[in-house]
Amino acid sequence: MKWTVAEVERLFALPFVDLLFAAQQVHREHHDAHAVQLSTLLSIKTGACPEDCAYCPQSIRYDTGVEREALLPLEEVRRRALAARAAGATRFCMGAAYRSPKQKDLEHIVAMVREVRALGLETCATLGMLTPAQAAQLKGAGLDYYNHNIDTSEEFYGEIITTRDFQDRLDTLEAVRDAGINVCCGGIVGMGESVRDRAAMLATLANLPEPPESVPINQLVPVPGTPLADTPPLDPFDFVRTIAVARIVLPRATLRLSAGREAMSDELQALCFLAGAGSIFYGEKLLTTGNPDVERDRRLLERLGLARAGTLPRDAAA
Ligand code: SAM
Ligand code: DTB
Ligand code: SF4
Repeated sequence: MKWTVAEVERLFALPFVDLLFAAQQVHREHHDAHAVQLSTLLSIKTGACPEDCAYCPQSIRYDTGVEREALLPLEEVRRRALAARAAGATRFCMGAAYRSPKQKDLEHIVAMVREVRALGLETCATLGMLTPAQAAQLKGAGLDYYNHNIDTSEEFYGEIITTRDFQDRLDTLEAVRDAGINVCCGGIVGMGESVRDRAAMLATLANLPEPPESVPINQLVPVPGTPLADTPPLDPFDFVRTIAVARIVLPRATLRLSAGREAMSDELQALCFLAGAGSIFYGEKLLTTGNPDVERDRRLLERLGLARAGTLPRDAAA
């Protein structure tokens, strides 16, 4: 169904317990409420990004102390993917600080996708804007998911990023969809946006011709040196509400508790699982910032009686 922004805002306004109850019901209708999927991130090309995303430590415009690194060698990517697999991840997400990939670099990345896939892991990449031909090339290598976030509402977008516009994001999402790659698309909360912006972002995702299969919900990690470094922290319950509303308007998508988890208590994360989160980034680093260590996450899942979702989709012994 199509959602209006006003309808989505009304969900945000529900009493907390009613919203969580409704979200948990939708979650159980479409998902295994006892399973959490684990994705591990690797920054395959770090820093010196020409874009000006106000939250991002990798933009060349902000002095954040992130060291610029060239595209990683294939062998290093393979080593990291093997380690992620051994730790229990089922998906390996390769992120690059590009506005869009250069053709020469894409050839290397295509080889990485093949290599990681051959290890029996699901593959995901996030490389910025893609042309339809580039999306088709990644599909040819067997890429399972492409991550490309709309990040916020169309109205608030211009406050956060000026070097591309909202429509550019939608165009890449269309290219990814048309290539037959699963779409991973979400956003960030806690950047100073209004509830209406959060509602509009989720309505945009829900109203895409085909909603994303995977929706990462990031909480801003305020990085010193970025324009958003001093943004006041979000009320934790508003983060949970965002997950719950996403659950209701995107009933089939897997919702990923993404950036910002290191700053969250175990109790807050438990509420997020209750609200419908079914996936996390797993491993001690996101792209450049920290994430809970593997031991803490294993213990958390165990304490909550949550299992690691999914067996590896392809033969892990390959
Ligand atoms: N350069 C590519 C792009 O922008 O699409 C891919 C990598 S980019 C780092 C991927 C996503 O990470 C962004 O869209 C944003 O949602 C998230 N992100 C980056 N910095 C963040 C931060 N400080 N806090 C929360 N999320 C962040
Ligand atoms: C997403 O939505 N969040 C991930 C992933 N997709 C690529 C990235 C989070 C990055 C947080 C800041 C950093 O570590 O640099
Ligand atoms: Fe570059 Fe992506 Fe960071 Fe924006 S979010 S500055 S495009 S790496």
